[in-house]
Amino acid sequence: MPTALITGITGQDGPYLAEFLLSKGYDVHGVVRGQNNPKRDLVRELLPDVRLHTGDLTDMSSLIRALRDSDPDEVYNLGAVSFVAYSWENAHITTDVTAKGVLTMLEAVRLHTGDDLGHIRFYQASSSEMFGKVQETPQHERTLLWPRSPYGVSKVFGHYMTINYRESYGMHASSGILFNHESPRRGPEFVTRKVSRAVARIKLGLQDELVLGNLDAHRDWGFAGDYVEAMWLMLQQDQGDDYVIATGETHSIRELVDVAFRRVGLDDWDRFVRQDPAFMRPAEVDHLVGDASKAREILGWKPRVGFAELVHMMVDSDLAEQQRLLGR
Ligand code: NAP
Ligand code: G4F
Repeated sequence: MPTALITGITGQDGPYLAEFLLSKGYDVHGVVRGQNNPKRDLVRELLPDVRLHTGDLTDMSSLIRALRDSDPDEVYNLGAVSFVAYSWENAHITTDVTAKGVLTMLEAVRLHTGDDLGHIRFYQASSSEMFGKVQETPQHERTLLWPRSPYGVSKVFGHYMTINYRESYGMHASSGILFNHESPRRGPEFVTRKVSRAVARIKLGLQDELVLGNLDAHRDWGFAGDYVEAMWLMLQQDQGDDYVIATGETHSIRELVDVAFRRVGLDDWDRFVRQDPAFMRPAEVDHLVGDASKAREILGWKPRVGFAELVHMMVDSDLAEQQRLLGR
């Protein structure tokens, strides 16, 4: 039975990946950070078969301990400070975790395996935010990186460090350049979930308005459940490599809002939405759309869930959750 260790097990992607790996017969371990992290119990409840280890990406000895105690064949480094807006306010923390944390994990793997570096396959959660002020459209693996936030800059560091460990030490290290992927498990600070949750609450009369920033930015949104399969496929190849994972379709925030409100029959949604400069970013990533042909050709990966289906899934889930809370 192969063994996997996942950092970021308490986030959106971690549980999807764990469920996917468990379905393939893996022994799955996860790293949880912090003292008395409330998400530890949530993960325990959702994923009772996953073994949890305490660790932090800023603390190398904790990572070495997690590696020693789990002895994994595959390491998925999903842990990060991942909210782009927050990264301007906390650029140092973002850099410590999202940038230097990758080096700390890579080095922990190298120290753990010693001369037998090929023993562990490594996945790094890179991001389309690295394309930032995009230099070509659609974006692919060789598109020039031009990050626009401390988060994006940190991801570029992690991306190149992963490539460097592959080239310097022959490590089986892959970098998945994933475009935005969402789900009912998405954190409520991200725009898709902020919209789906607000639409559900407005429909039920629990909220009057939805306050947003830039409605004209475009994102290539896919479903997180589809994207974790791509992570796994990368580690099943003979060599580590870099892959763009995307749908190839892009939509504005305005379209997202429109599809979400129409799902609950509120077609005249303009009256509920207000724009506030507080949600605008110092430097915006205006237009992301990915070319995932390399992943399609080499990994045989393609997305299953389309944009409208994804938005409907999130709105339906938030409606059910809000109704459940109302019924209590
Ligand atoms: P997420 O929901 O924000 O989860 C981030 C995870 O990182 C959480 O489990 C968090 O733990 C953990 N973490 C934060 N600081 C840490 C630290 N110091 N040490 C160890 N773990 C720490 O992110 P996600 O959406 O699942 O994304 C997973 C990864 O893919 C992230 O690296 C993200 O940057 C990257 N990515 C995401 C997308 C996307 O659209 N979702 C696209 C491209 C790349 P707590 O729960 O305790 O805070
Ligand atoms: O949902 P977002 O916060 O996601 P963003 O910035 O694209 O980052 C996400 O995807 C990246 C992949 O490209 C990941 F690497 C990263 O970790 C994260 O998962 O914002 C999406 C867009 C932005 O253009 C933002 O300006 O929505 C716009 N937006 C407009 N109003 C808003 C809001 N975003 C948020 N979060 N909240 C608003 O009120």
